Amino acid sequence: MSETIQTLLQENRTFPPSEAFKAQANANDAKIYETAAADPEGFWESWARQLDWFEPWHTVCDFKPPYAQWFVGGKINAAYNCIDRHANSTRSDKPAIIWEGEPGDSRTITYGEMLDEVSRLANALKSLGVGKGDRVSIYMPMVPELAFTMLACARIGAAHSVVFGGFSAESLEERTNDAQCKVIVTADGGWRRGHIVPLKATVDEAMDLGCPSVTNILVLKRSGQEGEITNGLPTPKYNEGSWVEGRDIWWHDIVPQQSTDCPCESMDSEDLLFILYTSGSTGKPKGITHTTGGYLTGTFATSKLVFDLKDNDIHFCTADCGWVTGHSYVVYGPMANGATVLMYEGAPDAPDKDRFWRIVEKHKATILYTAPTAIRAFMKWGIQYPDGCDMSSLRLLGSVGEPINPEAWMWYHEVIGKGRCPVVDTWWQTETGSIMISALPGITPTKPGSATQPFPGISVSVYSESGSSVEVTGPDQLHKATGGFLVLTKPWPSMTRGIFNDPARFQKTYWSRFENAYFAGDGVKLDEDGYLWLLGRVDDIMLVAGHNISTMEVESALVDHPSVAEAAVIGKTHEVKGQAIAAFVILRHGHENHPTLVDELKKHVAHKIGALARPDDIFISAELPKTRSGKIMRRLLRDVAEGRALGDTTTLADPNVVSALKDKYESSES
Ligand code: 6R9
Repeated sequence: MSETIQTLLQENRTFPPSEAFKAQANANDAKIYETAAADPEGFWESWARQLDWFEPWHTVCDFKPPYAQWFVGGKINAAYNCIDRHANSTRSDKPAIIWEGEPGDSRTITYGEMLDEVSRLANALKSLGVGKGDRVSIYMPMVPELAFTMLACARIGAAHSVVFGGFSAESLEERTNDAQCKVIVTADGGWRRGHIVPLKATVDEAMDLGCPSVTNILVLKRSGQEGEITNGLPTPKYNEGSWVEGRDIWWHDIVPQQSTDCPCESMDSEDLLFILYTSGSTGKPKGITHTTGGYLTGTFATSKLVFDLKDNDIHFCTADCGWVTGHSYVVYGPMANGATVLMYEGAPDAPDKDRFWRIVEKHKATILYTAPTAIRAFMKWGIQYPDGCDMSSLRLLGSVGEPINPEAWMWYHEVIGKGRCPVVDTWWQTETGSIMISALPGITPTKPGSATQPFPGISVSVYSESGSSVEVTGPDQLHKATGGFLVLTKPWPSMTRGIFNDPARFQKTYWSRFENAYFAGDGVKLDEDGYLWLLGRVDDIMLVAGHNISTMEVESALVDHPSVAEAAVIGKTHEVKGQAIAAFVILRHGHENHPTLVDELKKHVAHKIGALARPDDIFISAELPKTRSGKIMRRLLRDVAEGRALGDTTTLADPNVVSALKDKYESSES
């Protein structure tokens, strides 16, 4: 990757923090980087000390690659830190969760109320035989009870495995069996785009496929029966599933009558807090494990510094708790800080494309954390939607999940943030547990499209093919622009403790490419200011006539054109060049395809990057194949462009998108 074209990403706009933001920021002194780099363990220890521990640790970090232990010997409970310590002090009446259902129903739950709810639920789980060391599958819509269930598990020392409610019965079955879960907590259904997602019926299907470890299914009534009026709306037709007496239990039959007294289990810092399965593009999902003390320390610290989280903030993270972002920045990080989180059940375009902005306006959200895929959809829909809402409450914007193209960043900054709000582009993974690379909004001047700097205490290096490295430890260093593999060279508290029951795969996937370093699988470029530019998964990087070109850079050049909302770029086999560039492009609202557009776009890319990056083919499309968490699946686009049968499509949000795309692509070629 050393040959990555040097002209790419010549982004020279910079946005320093405003004086006003800086003055009030939780972190506004750049010395934090030096202090943390000089003594990372001491830095992390200072954060761990801000949590409530039942017993102190004797060793801060014990690292034997690929495994690290943090705060060894310490005893702690995550639910205690996310609820009790706030409920038992001045935050008892402070809203912990402000929730909005898709049909428009809304609830506010204070920390005091949450303590009771979670304690009752924890006692109910105990009555079903769940205890310390057990595992529980959670398959629920984004309702407050989803957060309660995660925290109730944590309270009694059972690990949760949240399975996103859009996953199939097979996915739920596979994950439930791998983790050997005792109980599945679900709901009758959840709302998505005006329809009911039949969760309980899918659990029934998973049970029919065979989940022998499961003894009970606890079912929250969310959607109601067909025709029944809930949330002021009659429930539409959906598959309710069937009821198995003895196995299936309604939440309302056993939870409300439980005692609110349920002491928190004293957990070892290194006890399992949760497993979260990541599908990746191939192979069986990996059960990524996280333990208690380190994970909580990482999410606590990053929430406070990256989001500049304050007591009066309303933190709106739009991720579902089925993804790590929902774990770390809806539940554990903000709640360990005693913050108020805003939680939304449904789709951003239900009932209309201004739903997020209406929610921001209504609940006066101050922080918005969302994904580039959503931002590009908003760009495509047009500014009339956000412009119709008062979003003056917002003071900080965050992005996560994919590289954010500079133009999408600018759109977010200008249209949503009105130029007032710092934008933090945060790079991290399920495996890293918490944010690894991001600006600190009161310190770091941002550049559109760059995730900027490693978080204090995190050691990032850019390795070449051979493993020689460029160290990135602070904002003041000058570096030669270079591209390579993103690796993390020192342990950090929230790092995964491995793949559940598969140590060999853990070693091979992350720790075999380079010695004693964690290889994240992403390509990255370092500019002369020491800023990091994420290039996407290394598997996606193209080799065109002997030059490595990142799909992300060509995509960004396309999105830079006024008519383009979103682009996905792939390398297609080419006799002469090795690979030729093919692009799939979605147009912005109000822009039509016309006979010269494709040529114009090709020229635009050649002009922005260089003739070498000029796409051979550009295909205008209405949609792109994406995973359920919104990441573009370029592997399938390669299949389309090369006329192959489509590979595994099970992780797609909507498999019809790619088959329709394939048909259109093939008919356009003939
Ligand atoms: C948090 C999350 C991890 C992969 C990661 C990378 C991509 C996430 C990014 C980003 C560029 C960012 N990714 N954030 N790429 N810039 N700010 O998304 O976890 O679902 O495990 O995905 O997502 O490729 O390796 P996860």
